[in-house]
Amino acid sequence: QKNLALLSGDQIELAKMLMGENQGHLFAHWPEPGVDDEAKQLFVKQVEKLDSSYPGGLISYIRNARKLLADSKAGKNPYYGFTPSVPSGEVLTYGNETFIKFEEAGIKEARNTAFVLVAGGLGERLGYKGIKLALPSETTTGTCFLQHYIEAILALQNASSRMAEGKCQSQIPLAIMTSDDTHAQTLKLLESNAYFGMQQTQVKLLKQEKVACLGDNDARLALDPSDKYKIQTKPHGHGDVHALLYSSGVLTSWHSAGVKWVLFFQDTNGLLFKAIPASLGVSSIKGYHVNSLAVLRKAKEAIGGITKLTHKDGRSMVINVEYNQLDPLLRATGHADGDVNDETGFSPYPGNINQLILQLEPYIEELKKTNGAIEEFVNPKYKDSSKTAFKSSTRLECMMQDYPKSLDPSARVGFTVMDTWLAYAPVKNNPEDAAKVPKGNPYHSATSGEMAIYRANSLILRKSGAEIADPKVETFNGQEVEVWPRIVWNPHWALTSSDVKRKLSGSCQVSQQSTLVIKGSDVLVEKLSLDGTLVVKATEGAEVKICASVKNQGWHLKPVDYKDDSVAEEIRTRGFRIEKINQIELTYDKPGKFTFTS
Ligand code: GDU
Repeated sequence: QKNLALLSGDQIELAKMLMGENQGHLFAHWPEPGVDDEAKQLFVKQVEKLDSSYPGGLISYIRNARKLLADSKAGKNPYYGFTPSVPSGEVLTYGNETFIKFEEAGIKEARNTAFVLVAGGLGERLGYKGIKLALPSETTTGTCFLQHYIEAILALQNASSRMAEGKCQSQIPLAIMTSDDTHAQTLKLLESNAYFGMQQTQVKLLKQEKVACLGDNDARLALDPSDKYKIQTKPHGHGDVHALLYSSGVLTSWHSAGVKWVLFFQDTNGLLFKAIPASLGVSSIKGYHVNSLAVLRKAKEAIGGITKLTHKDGRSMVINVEYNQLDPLLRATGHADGDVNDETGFSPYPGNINQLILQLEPYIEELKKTNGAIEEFVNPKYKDSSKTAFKSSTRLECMMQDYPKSLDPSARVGFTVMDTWLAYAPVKNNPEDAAKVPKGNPYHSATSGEMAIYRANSLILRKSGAEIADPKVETFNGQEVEVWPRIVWNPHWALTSSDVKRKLSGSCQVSQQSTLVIKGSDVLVEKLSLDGTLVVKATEGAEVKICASVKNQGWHLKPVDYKDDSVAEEIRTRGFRIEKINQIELTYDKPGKFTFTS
C-alpha cells in the first residue's frame, strides 16, 4: 500500500488488476518506500510493456494461461471430437503445363504482394551463435539467406513490373519480424550491406516482445530467479506476426498501396523462391484466402502435417497439425499405426513448410475481429505425474500457421504441394543431431541445405534440356549426401521454369566436379561444355552470350570436422570448405553486347 505513491494512476490500476488475478507475490517482497524505488519503477514499466504488447493485455494473458494450464493438467486433447482425414489440394509437378500457367499468374501477382519474413527465432536446435539470416545459403558464392531473399524479391519486382496492368505498387514491401534475440544483428546486417539493394523504406522491421513466464498451474507470473524486480520472459512463437502486422498499421498501409496478397516465409530455406511464383499463381487463380505451401512428408518427419479435421458437430477445417500431435491424434481416432508412410513411401499428410499466402482483404477483416490474437498452447514440463509443479517456468506459445483456426468455415482455405527438391531445404539441425536422423529422412542441416540448392539447380537445368552429370555420394559431418555439380544463379537470371528455358538456348554439358555461377539478368547460355569452374557476372544492361568449352581444375569440396574450432562456424557446421584451385571468371561491368567463346 505504502508503495502506491511511487506509481501513476494507470500503474495503480494495473497493479490492482494483478492483485485481483492472484499475482500478489509479485509485490509481496517490496520493502518500504525509499528502498529500491528505482528498481520498483523499472519493474512496473516492464509490467506495462507486457500488458500493452499482448492482445487484450496481461489480464487476458493470465486468464488464457489459467485455462490452458488446466486443460494441460487434465490431459485434454486439443483435437477432442475431431476426426482427421487427408485433405485435397493442388499438387504441382515442376515444369508441366499447369505449373507454367501458375508461374505466369504468380509473376503477374508478385507486384501486388507484400512479403513477411519471420526471423525472431534463436535457432536453438542449430546452435549457431549468430542470426540464421546471416548464414550463407551456399558457400560457392557465400550469399547469405537474407541477401538471397532480398535479391529474389527485387527480381520478382522487376519481372512483375514488366507485366503490370492497372493499379499496383512500384516496390514490393518486405516486413521482417525480429525479436530481442535477433533485432540488432538483423538491422546491422541490412545496414552494413546497403539493404542488399532494396530501398531502406521498402523494409520494415517489427520486433516481437517476449511474454511473461508462468510459475504454476494458477498462472502466477514467474519472477526472474536472478532479479526479483523482473518478470521472467520467453518467446511467444512466430504466431505473434499477425498481431504485430495488425497493431503496427502495416496491413492497412499495404492495403491502401494496392497490395492483395501477403506472403509469409521462414528464415532458412534456400529453395523457397523457386516455389513462390507457382504458389502465388495458385492463390490468385483459385482465389484462396489462405494457401499453405506443402511438400511430401515422411511419416514422423519434424514438420507439421496439413490435415482436414471434421468435428462431430459438422465443423471442419484444413489446418496444420504439429508433428508431435499428428501421430497421437491418428492413433486416438482408429488408425492403430499412427502416422505411417503409405505405398508411395510418404505420409499421406503433406508437410507444412510454413510458407503461407493470405489474401489481404479478408485477412484484415478477420484481424479486426481478433486483433491478431492466435490460438495458443502451453507445453509445461511437469516435475512428476501429479502435474502440480513445473520443472521450470513455462509460457504460452502460438504459431503463425494456426491463423485459419478462427476462420469461418466458408473461408477458402487451400494448400499447394510442391516437389520437396524444389521447395524445401531448411537449416535447423546442428551436425550432431543431423547425423542421428533416421536414414532416408532429411537432415535439415547446413550441409543438406547447401547440397539441396545444387541439386535443385542441376535438376532444373536437366529438365530444361542440359546434360548434367549424376551426383557423387559423399559424407560430411556424418551425413551422407548427394553432391551435384555446384550450379548457382542469382534470381535475376531466372525466377521461373520458363526463364531457365529461355536463357538456356543451346546445348549445355556440365560434369560432376564442375562449378557454374551466373550472376546477371541477361546471360544467355548458347553452348557450353564445362568441366571445371566458370563464373559469369554481368551488370544491368550487359547482354552476354556464352558459347564455350571450359576445362580447368576448378573448385573442390574439402572435408572439415565440425569440432575443429580453428575453422569459422559457418563453414565447419557444413563439414566442408571450398578449395578454389583455378577458374574462368568473366566480369562484364558495363552495358553492351558481349560473346564469350573459347
Ligand atoms: N520464429 C520467430 N519467433 C519465434 C519463434 C520462431 O520469428 O518466437 C521464426 C524463426 O526465426 C523461423 C520460423 O519462425 O523463421 C520457424 O521457427 P522454427 O524453424 O523454429 O520452426 P519449427 O521447426 O519449430 O516449425 C515450423 C512450423 C512447422 C513446420 C516447420 C517447417 O511450426 O509446422 O512447418 O516450421 O519448417
